[in-house]
Amino acid sequence: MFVLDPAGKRGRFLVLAVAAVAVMALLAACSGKTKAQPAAGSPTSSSAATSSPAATSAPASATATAAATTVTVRAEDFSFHLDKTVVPAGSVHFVLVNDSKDYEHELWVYPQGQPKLQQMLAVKDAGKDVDEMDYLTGVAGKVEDVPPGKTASFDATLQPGTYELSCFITSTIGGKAMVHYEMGMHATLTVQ
Ligand SMILES: [Cu+2]
Repeated sequence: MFVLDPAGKRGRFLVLAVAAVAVMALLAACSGKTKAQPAAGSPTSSSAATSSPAATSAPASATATAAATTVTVRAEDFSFHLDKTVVPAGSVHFVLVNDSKDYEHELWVYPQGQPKLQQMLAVKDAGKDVDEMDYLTGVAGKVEDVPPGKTASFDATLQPGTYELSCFITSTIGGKAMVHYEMGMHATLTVQ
């Protein structure tokens, strides 16, 4: 009966030792993660560079460049559906998914409140082709004429403010030239 007690103690010690190793492994994994994470958040790249030694600062900043905000815009006939409507200022990756079976769609991103927008729409309503760049100012990015079922993307650098996302394709519907914008293909994106 005196044999049972030491065996029990040894068993308990083994359990504790295994648990301690597991905790240390967890801590190591966690600290590894927290070191990598500042690289994903855009504004903290300078603090990441100062806290980590010179050898690791190069891959950390490379990760920060790749980790831009992505806004996915699904186009239907005739509306946009955004996966987010508020994003932080900086580099934004726009993905346009054309869910239509019949129509090309496109995506323009520019600051809201364009003085010549209505003028441009009037010219398009008259069935004339225009260069949108002649009417819009501060265009941050665009992808034009994306075929039905296709996906296209571009990167834009956005300052804080309100942006409009628009499709300016003109389709002849019921014998009349219709600009998709006027049928509802525009949305608002807030940049903070
Ligand atoms: Cu469209």
